[in-house]
Parts: sequence; structure tokens; C-alpha cells
Amino acid sequence: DNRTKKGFKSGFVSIVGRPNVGKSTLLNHIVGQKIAIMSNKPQTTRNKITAVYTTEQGQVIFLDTPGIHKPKSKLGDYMVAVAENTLNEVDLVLFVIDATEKRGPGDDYIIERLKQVKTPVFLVINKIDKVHPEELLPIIDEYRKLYEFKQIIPISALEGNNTGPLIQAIFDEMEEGPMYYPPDQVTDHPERFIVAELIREKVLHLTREEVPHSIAVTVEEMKRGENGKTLYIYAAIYVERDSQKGILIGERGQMLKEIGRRARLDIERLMGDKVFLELWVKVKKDWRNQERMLRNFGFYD
Ligand code: GDP
Ligand code: MG
Ligand code: K
Repeated sequence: DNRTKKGFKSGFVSIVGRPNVGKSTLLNHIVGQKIAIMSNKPQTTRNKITAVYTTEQGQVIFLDTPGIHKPKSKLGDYMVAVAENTLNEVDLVLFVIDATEKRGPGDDYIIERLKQVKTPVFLVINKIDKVHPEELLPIIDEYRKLYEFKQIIPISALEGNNTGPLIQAIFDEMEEGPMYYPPDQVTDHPERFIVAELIREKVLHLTREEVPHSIAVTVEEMKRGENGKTLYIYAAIYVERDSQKGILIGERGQMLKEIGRRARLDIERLMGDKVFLELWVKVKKDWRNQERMLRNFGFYD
């Protein structure tokens, strides 16, 4: 068990930068899986996405912090506020810029915010596969004058150029600490957690005392449709007994239908998108005593 191993390092790293500079691509490259939603439309990454990267030497929890744009929903507001607090609480900030783009007001805004926090900052100059090496020096000079970066690291997130040294530099910045997440966990979507909570709330409200609080909701899948607007959500409600399953489904499925309808309206309000919600009820005897299940439900600590 690495969780308390001596010499094990851990910490939180916030990734900031204008839309399209390659924050999600970098996260995906490091974690080695498609976790962040990649798109040229900046609003798809309006949500904080956490990626957990665990190796023998330690664990880094990345926060793909949203860029600066007006929040368009309640969740957006919440996420932007989270992002602002986050900068102060993390151990390191990666400020990602695009080597092929001129510095703009968006970059200056971020730099001003970075000046307000004590957290060390690396400047990550991305997309070097698209520029001549000679073009890098002026960029480095320009940014160095604006802020005292702890390190300046040019990379290509897409091709993986110089990402090894970046990862090492990140670990060098981390202090000895615990393993916060199980090593096989790579993402922690707050969106999913919120959606699960909304569904759970409707179950408890509609069934009152008939179904005790021994239910859990997991969002098994959450994906955007072709048009980028409709959000498809598949969730399971876990109960401990068959009798509870019967209550939840209700006569001719009326209860489950109503739970789904109310939850969907709330989720739509929160996310500002059209939602397709499919719910299942599953019986998992004694789920509360099973550590594996608790991990799946996100209760691991
Ligand atoms: P984000 O908005 O900052 O998360 O940016 P994304 O990761 O979504 O990337 C925006 C676009 O830039 C995508 O089309 C990526 O494929 C592209 N991109 C990201 N990193 C690189 C890179 O290192 N080189 C090149 N050529 N393209 C990149
Ligand atoms: Mg992104
Ligand atoms: K600072």
C-alpha cells in the first residue's frame, strides 16, 4: 500500500490558459486516456475536470481549470468560483500558452490573477511542433518580463515533445504526501457527482420513509450527442432489498418515471442543455459494507 509510503509525493496542479491552447490535450497525454472533452468550442471545457496521475514516485491531481469566459449556467458560475479558489489552494499552476498565437487580453488577465496568488507557476509553451525553434526565444523573453515563472517549459502536448521533462518538473515541485485517490482512478468528474446527487434527492423526496437512506446513485455514462447539445446520462440507483426496488419502480413504472422527470428538469436547469436521462434500479445487497462499491460511488477516502 502506497498510501502512506515514505517518499511518496503528491499534490494538486491547476491548469490554466486560454481556450484551445491545448490544456485538455496535455491532460490526456499525461494520463494516457481520453478524459477531457476535446473540441474547438471552448464551452465544452467550462467544467473543471480532474485527472489523477499515479506513478511509483507519487500522485498528481490535475485540475483542468476553465478559461476565462462568462459562465452560462449555475454550474458554470460555481465552476468559475471553484477555479478562482483553486489557484490559491493548489501546489502548482501550469499556465499553458499556444506558441503559434500572439499574447492577448486573455493571457494578460490570467497573468494578473496569477500575481494575486502565492502558488508557483510554470509557463508551458505548447504546440512547439508548429513553430521554428528560433521563434521560441522571443516568446520566452516576452513572458519572462511579465511574471516570475518558476520554470518555462516548451512542449508539444499533441506529439509528446518534452512532456517527460515537464512531468518530472511537476513531481519535483510536489512534497511528500498521501495517495488521495486509488491508483486506478484517472478522473473525478464533479458533474457526475452533482447529477447523482440530484437523482438521489428526488428518490428520497418522492419515496419519503418507504425507502431508507441506504440508496446510492452512480452515473454510469454521461456523453454529449452528435449535435453537441443533448446530454445523454445513464444512471443506476442501488438499493439493498428487492422490496425497495419495487417501491422505486412503482406501479407500471410510474415512480421511476417521475423520479427521472424531476431529476431531468433539474439537471437541464443546471447544465443549460437538453438532457436525456435513463435510470435503472439495481439491487446490491449490503452495498454499504463493500469497499469496492464505495469506491465506485466515489466515497473512497
Ligand atoms: P483547450 O481548450 O486548452 O483544452 O485545448 P484542446 O486541448 O482542446 O486543444 C485545442 C486544439 O489544439 C485541438 O485541436 C488540439 O488537437 C490542438 N492541439 C493541442 N495541443 C497541440 C500541440 O501540441 N500541437 C498541435 N499542433 N496542436 C495541438
Ligand atoms: Mg479543454
Ligand atoms: K504568484
